[in-house]
Amino acid sequence: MEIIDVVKLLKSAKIIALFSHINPDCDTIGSTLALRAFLQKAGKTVSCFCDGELKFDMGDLYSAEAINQDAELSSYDLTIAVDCAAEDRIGKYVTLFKKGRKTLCVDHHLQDRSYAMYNCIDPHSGATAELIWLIIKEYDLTFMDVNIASLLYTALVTDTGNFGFSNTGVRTLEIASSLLQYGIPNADISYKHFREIPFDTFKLKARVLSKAQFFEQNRIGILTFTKEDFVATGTSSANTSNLVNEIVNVAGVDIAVSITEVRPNGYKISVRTQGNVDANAIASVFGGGGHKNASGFMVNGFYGNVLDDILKACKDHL
Ligand SMILES: [Mn+2]
Repeated sequence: MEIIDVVKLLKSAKIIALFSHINPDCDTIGSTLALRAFLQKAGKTVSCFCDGELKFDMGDLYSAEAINQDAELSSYDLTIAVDCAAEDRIGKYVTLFKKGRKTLCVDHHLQDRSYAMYNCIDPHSGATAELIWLIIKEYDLTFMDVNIASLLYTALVTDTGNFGFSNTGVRTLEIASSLLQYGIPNADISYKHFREIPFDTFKLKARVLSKAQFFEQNRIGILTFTKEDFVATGTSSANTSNLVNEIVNVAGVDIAVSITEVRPNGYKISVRTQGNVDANAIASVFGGGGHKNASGFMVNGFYGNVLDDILKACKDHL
């Protein structure tokens, strides 16, 4: 449905619930919290729910007070799934979502089939936050403030890789420009999300990167996180998230893989690729999946065998 119809739906509702997706990112959380703050200023009763946990780099968005502190009410005029490409992305709150007298999905992913009564879906948006901004602009810009602008900007900047991914469009930057006019701390937001790392993660990074292995004239790079690496640096597998990107960013590398020991003989694998090399196809060999340039899977076995199997799959897809 068009933005103008979404606004009509919002205006006709009094009690509203918003839902972020599982394994939340800053787009789903930022968009949800921005929409909540806005709708509250517009006089609505709004609750937020997310079936997920806090991550370090979401600390400025995702506070205990901000989400998952709302009681479940017996009925909602309208429930809204924010940035959820499929029903199961709502996680354990899907039954609550379905309790809405009207259900709406606001999203920018390509969806196989819609699961809500009403859908506002635009795959050309760099982030769901773009759609939230358009909704707010159509509804009433006088309710905008620096807090809402910061939440939307954080969502926008993270989903577009600091405006570096191909999903950064003309409209993305126009909206970013509009948000800057509210006096948001944009440099702080980019620092927090793209450069700052915890000290322990720095120690893990220095240790693991120095042991990176390269194959096939450096076209394949492998990063391995062992239990010993985590013990020695006081970290856990939760601290590994973006280090594989350090490998795929090395000039000449087409495939980067991180192998993370999560239990004895059990490994979590992340694959990042450049250009046309298909990360999803590599993960599919092992029953995993993902996107063209980023995918993942789990595998069991002895490290040497796991490494050999992964290397073979990578060479087959170079
Ligand atoms: Mn998104």
